[in-house]
Amino acid sequence: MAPNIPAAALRQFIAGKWEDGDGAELTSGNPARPEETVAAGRQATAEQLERSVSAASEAAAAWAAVPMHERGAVLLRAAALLEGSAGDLGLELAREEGKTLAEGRGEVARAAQILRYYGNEGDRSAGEVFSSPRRGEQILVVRKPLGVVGVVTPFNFPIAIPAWKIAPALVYGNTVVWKPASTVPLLAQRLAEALDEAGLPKGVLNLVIGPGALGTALVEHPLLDGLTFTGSTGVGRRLAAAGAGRGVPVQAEMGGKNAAIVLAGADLDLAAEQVLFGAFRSTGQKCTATSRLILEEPVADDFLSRLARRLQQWNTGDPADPSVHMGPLVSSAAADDVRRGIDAALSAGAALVFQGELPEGAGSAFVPPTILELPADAAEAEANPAWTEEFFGPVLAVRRARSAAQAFEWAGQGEYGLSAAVFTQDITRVLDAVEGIDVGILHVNSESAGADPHVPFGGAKKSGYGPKEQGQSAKEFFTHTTTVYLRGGAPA
Ligand code: UN1
Repeated sequence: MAPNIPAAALRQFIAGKWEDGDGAELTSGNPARPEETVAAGRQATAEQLERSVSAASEAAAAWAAVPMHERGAVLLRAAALLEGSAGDLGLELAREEGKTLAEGRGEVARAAQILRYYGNEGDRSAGEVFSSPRRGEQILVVRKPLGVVGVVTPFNFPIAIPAWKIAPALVYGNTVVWKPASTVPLLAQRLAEALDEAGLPKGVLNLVIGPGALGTALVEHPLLDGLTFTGSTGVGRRLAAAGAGRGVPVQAEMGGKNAAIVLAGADLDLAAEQVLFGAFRSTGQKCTATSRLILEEPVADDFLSRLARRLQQWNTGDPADPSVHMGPLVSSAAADDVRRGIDAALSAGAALVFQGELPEGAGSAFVPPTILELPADAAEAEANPAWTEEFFGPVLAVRRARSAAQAFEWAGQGEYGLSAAVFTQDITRVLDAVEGIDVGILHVNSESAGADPHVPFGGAKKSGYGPKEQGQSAKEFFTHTTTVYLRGGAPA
């Protein structure tokens, strides 16, 4: 167990200077140890946001003129800094957010990996060349930054998600005003510190930690040229609407209600391991988490008993303890919401199939891993909140399907379409899943969560709005194109 550590000082980063917030008091706690303050300071005010946007706007033209290789070099230096302190930062992340130490350290390493991927962007293709229907001409498509980009990020990946938005924003030549989730602000500060130390010019990145109203003020700011958001569906849609009203492009990554489908003939041990990871790692607080489990009838009982056996070995507790597999929710309020969701699902006819144990003295931010089986009646099952609502916690809702086709149809129910996982050894069913399940990310024989920096990430249907994130897709949002009709002078 980690000893009590003094609270870190929270600061804002505006126009290249670290300063205190001028707003209300801001503290972040440790959800596993309610008496412990992880970081403390003051919130940013509207005036500090205003100065941040002005600084980003003033820095924009000069930053856009820096060669991409030089912009990338700053990201590569920041990646090395994060890698050098991944142990300490991972512990801070676990203490502040509640995910396990291994996941916290893994997330910091992932942020570094993302910075590296975009740090090398200068070595990749920067545009396209088309042939022209006219003699003596070529047509080039070159890319340019949007300008000042607002970045609004959630609590659940407090360094990886910011890295995968900020790294492409910067390498493609934008300047940034970043408002992270104020519940988990310390890792935001750590990423900004690494980028500052790596040599970002003043005003290119500005960090304002404060209330949600700052996000709204950002999207409504006349100097803002784009906004990228990850978080709840409600907030994402409000920001997208505000952006549309002003003609400002918005990229929003929102909710998911992701299914794992286990078909007859699947490797059930592999499936049980992966479903457990998908549903319960990070305490289920991922937009890609598995929250629906659809079992083909012949393997349903066998699979559920294997999953329950694994869960009996799955320890819930203080995430700073290396033997713990699952920590608390981010806060008691978040845990209350999940408990209310479980109660509502039970009142609507769900049956409790499995509920893990909590350690003695576990505080109110803890909810044990919970598996609910939904009623056999389709209409009842499909009206159950555990089937329709994103609880954002360690809760899995199970249904039994007559066939693979029925399982795929159920997986697609509702407005979300972020990810799905299919467990089968039958190539024909795999191809049916690729064609038939409308999601942004499909896993075959692996858990529904996870993302690699070099490939597109994001949802189908109402899970995502605007271009996909990561890989080369990121440039679809962070740049616009200029089509250049290129002809020489008079022939010699
Ligand atoms: C992952 O599955 O590892 O907010 C990343 C989220 C997603 C990120 C998921 N945007 O949970």
